[in-house]
Order: sequence, then structure tokens, then C-alpha cells
Amino acid sequence: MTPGSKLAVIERPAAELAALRENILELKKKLKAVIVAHNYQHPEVQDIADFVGDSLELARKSTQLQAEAIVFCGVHFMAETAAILNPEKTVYLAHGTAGCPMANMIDADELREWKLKYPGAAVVCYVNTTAEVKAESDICCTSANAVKVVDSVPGEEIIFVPDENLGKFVAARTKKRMVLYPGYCVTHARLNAEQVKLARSLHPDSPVVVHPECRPEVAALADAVLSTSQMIRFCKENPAKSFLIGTELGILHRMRKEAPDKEFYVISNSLICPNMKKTTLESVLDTMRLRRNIVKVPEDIRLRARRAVDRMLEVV
Ligand code: CIZ
Ligand code: SF4
Repeated sequence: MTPGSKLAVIERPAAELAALRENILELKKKLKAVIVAHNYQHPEVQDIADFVGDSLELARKSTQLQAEAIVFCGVHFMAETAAILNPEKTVYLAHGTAGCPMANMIDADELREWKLKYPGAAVVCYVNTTAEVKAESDICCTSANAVKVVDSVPGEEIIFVPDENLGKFVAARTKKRMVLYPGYCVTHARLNAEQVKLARSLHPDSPVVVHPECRPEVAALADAVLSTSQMIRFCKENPAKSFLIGTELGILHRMRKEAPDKEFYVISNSLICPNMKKTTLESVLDTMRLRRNIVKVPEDIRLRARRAVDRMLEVV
């Protein structure tokens, strides 16, 4: 696929957009809510959010908010992480069925089996997991801190779940012995080495920046392998004028906003996460209006999952 396509946006008349935004703001006040959005959300959803970031930034931010409610524009595990950290706040997921296929690839029963198979190994879980899996883990990590988290764990052997590609990326940068669960992101897996080579041939001066959820052969061709917020910093600080981006294309909105003098090309138009794109201004509005899609974690699981998330927040 030819790189260079612009991020698809939902076109709507300005008056309709203004009315939706006004209604959302009104409900936000009524619920004493703060809206947070992941970097992969639709541009117009990012634009109504109080904070936009990666899952680590949003998890941290969620604990610092003076609010009674958090409206999370992202996927289920992210809202669940906010609920784990903020039992006193009502956490809404801004679209009821926005889930992450990778997070659903392993459940707590299977992780318990792996723990029996590798007794003595510590468990590091990617944040893209259910609360039950976090509760069975020693520590959580995100793509922004995975190497540091793995290095911080005592012991030599680590069970890493569920993203095998991120696990391989970490394994190449740590002395720990890593046992990798074979999970993956269906969206990032679509990017292949041929597409990266084609993009490079068309834009030879543009650094290639990809996410560690990409296949190892794709990561091997990149100039930098970074989490989404790290990508934004990298592109702002790097002297190059244009960049080839290998992650979910929602990230291009912030890149273009924060570095308007630079060009950003998504390497493949197939880098769209259908779950991230479920959230719309209408779903944000309906969620608040009907007070639905409240994410709750049973207290015993929440407390154990919180230990894994807190340990991560102490490391980085
Ligand atoms: O950790 C996150 O927010 C994800 C899923 C992507 C990234 O690297 O920001
Ligand atoms: Fe899950 Fe991949 Fe979508 Fe992220 S981009 S929410 S890892 S499916």
C-alpha cells in the first residue's frame, strides 16, 4: 500500500459538531467528569478530551484527577486500569464493546497453568490484559517501560504475557530469561517488511518509527521502536522533516498537531484498530447521558491487580 495517505476523519457539518461538543461539556459538568482519550482515538474524540496519551500516561493521570467520574475513550483494559486505581471514582468506557483482542488472548486460568509449568519465574504482564490476569501477575508494564520493568524484577526467569512481539523486543535488551506467551495485536501484525521497504524506497530521508507490537522483522527495519508517546517526542526532537509511522494511525493526529511543520506518513492504511475506532462523539454522549458502560472490578481482584500496577508505577 502506498504510504502518505491522510488519516481518515469523520466529516460532519460544523454546527452538528458544535452541538455535540456543547452537550458533552454540559454532561461532563453535571457528572463532575473528566474525559481521557488514548492516542489511537478518532481525531474529534481526542479533541474533546481533557487529556490524551498512552496507557501509562492515562493511568498516572487518572490518579491525579479532581473528579467524581472518568470517561475513558479507549478500550476496555484501559478503563479497567483506571477503575483499579480509582475505586472512589465512577469509570465509564465511552463505547460499551470496545475491547482489545490481544488482552482477551490469555485468561487467568491459562496464566495459572503457565505459572505451574515455570515455578519460580516472575510474571510480567503487559497492560493489555484483563484485571484477572493482572491479579495473577507480579508486575505490569506498558510499551513505554517494558525493559525497565523486566530489569527491575528479582530473579532470572520471567513469564511475559501476552504480547510475544513486545516480549521479543524486551528479550533482546535484557539479561533475563524470558518465557513468551504467543499473543499478538491483530492490527500491528498486519504491517509487513515489504510495506516498510516500499515506504522507505518512496521516502528515503524519512526515519521509520514503529511500535514494539510490530513483527520482529518489521522492528528490525526501523530506525526507532517506541511506544506512541515516545514516538511523538522522538519526531519532535529529530531534525528530519518527515517520518514513516508504523502504529495505529490515530497517532498521526497528535503528531500533526504537535509538529505542524513536519510530514507524517502511515506506512500502511491497514493500521486501523477497529475497537479503538468504535468510540465516537455520539457514544461519548450516550455513555454519559445514560450513565452506562460503567467498568467495575470485583474488590478481591482489584486489590491484587492494583499491586501489579502500583509496582509498575513505582519503577517508572
Ligand atoms: O500503551 C499504550 O498506550 C499502547 C497500547 C500503545 C502505546 O504504545 O502507546
Ligand atoms: Fe489491542 Fe492492538 Fe487495538 Fe491496541 S491496537 S487495542 S493492542 S488490538
